[in-house]
Amino acid sequence: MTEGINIAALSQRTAVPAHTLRKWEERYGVLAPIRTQGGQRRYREEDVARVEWLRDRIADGFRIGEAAALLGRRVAETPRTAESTQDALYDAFLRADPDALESLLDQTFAVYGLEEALATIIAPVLERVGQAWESGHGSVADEHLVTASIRARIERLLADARGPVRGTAVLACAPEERHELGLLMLATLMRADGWKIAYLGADTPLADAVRFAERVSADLLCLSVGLGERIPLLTSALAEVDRPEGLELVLGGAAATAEVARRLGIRYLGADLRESVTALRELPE
Ligand code: B12
Repeated sequence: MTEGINIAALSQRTAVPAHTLRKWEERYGVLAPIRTQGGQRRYREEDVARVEWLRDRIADGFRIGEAAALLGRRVAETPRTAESTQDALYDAFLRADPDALESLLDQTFAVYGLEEALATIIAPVLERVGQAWESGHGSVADEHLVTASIRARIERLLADARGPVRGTAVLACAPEERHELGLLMLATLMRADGWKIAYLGADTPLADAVRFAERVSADLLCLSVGLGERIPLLTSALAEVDRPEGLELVLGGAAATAEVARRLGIRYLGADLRESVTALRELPE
């Protein structure tokens, strides 16, 4: 099945009429649809981001020609590789430059597909920000600027309504765990892969997460643990809770390992986000 959405769905998601989209594509070449075997156009997330960007520029008073040229120039000015995009984002962090950060994030999600943007640009930049913070290059405030901007963007992507085809998944961080960006990325990729997502976020009491999953008849409960010191609390909480029949528990996060998951009696899918999303398709067996 060819990925992507047709022009009617693109029009619905962006509130831009289909005939306008066709005109933009033909006249300004701002969309890059892929083709189905039958030759039909299919539009991907980066096309959605471009249309939304153009729509917002027109709302700002730009004429379409100007906005398309800007997008073209923005695409032209876009750092050419994932590495140079990472470097540009990291520099914006070091310079504490919110405008550069916002426009680079715009471009990152406009130029790179969702999976590639998250796995090869956003996650590595957050790693570098952490190392910089730890070695005194950048304050907690600088780190918060980056994480808050990234979080806002991913939450916007997560909000896109989409018909579930795979099942229902509840996602929560372990008790007292506040590192949630990895889980938020997983939620967004799982939604794009057809899961109905209930995202509970940081520091969720485990018993509540399990009860919630039971109430919504979820197939999956995905848990995230970022710091090793959260594992003892997660272990005792899991020991006290009754696991509903048919609910698969999956562990991930910087502090998660196959050994920890085995001890907790739950599934571990590795640290690679894209591999995890693929592996989740096979669950529940
Ligand atoms: C952003 C950040 C914060 C933010 C979090 C904001 C938010 N809303 O998430 C805030 C400011 C809250 C924060 C707080 C703290 N932080 Co902090 N933080 C970071 C930072 C910079 C980035 C973390 C991140 O998002 N990484 C990117 C994501 C994508 O990676 P990830 O979480 O591993 O997720 C990946 C996979 O694990 C997977 N995944 C994640 N969850 C799941 C779940 C499932 C089911 C699956 C399949 C996959 C999966 O998907 C992701 C993609 O690959 C790291 C630096 C770093 N090196 O990572 C420090 C870091 C993790 N923090 C650290 C520390 C010490 C803290 C504090 C204790 C600091 C303090 N004294 O207050 C507090 C603890 C807060 C708490 N209660 O948990 C240390 C941890 C050191 C250690 N012990 O391991 C780090 C490493 C910084 C450092 N270099 O010292 N932090």
